[in-house]
Amino acid sequence: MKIYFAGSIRGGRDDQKVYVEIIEHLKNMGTVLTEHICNDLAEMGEEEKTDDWIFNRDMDWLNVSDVLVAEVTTPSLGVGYEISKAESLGKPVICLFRNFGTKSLSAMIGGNKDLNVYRYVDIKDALKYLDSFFEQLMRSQFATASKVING
Ligand code: 6K6
Repeated sequence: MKIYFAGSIRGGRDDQKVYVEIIEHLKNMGTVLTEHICNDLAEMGEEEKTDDWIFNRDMDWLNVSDVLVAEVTTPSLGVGYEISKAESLGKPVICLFRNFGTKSLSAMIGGNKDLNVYRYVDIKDALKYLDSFFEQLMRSQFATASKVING
């Protein structure tokens, strides 16, 4: 399972610690292609890369990923773009929004029934939601694969 995790970078880094928890959890379920999002990007040399290079690398990863998991509490143009792109590529999308009262989720995300939007207060609930979503996803991938093999 190749997982594309999306989280705000230039939109603001307030939720970096939450990204760490989600990514650590996702690593039990597959390969997180964008693990660097929870790290200090300056330390990883990400800031020296050109926007062109970053865009092309991230779009290549999105193309090969099986699922997009986005943490959408901190609004980010890049994350919004990635959600829309994943949706048009037919990838399953999960959007996690931390409901703590001061921020409200864009209607373009919250109002889209094709995105699996989960509002949480406690991060543990978000991780449990991911567990059940991935279990279902793997079951349906297994069913599709056996249909192809067995006809
Ligand atoms: C470091 C500091 C400033 O810029 C950087 C390097 N930039 C990026 N590195 C890796 N992925 C990026 C970068 N900028 C955007 N992305 C992608 O868009 C990631 O996959 C994120 O999910 C999303 C964040 O978009 P913004 O608009 O919040 O930056």
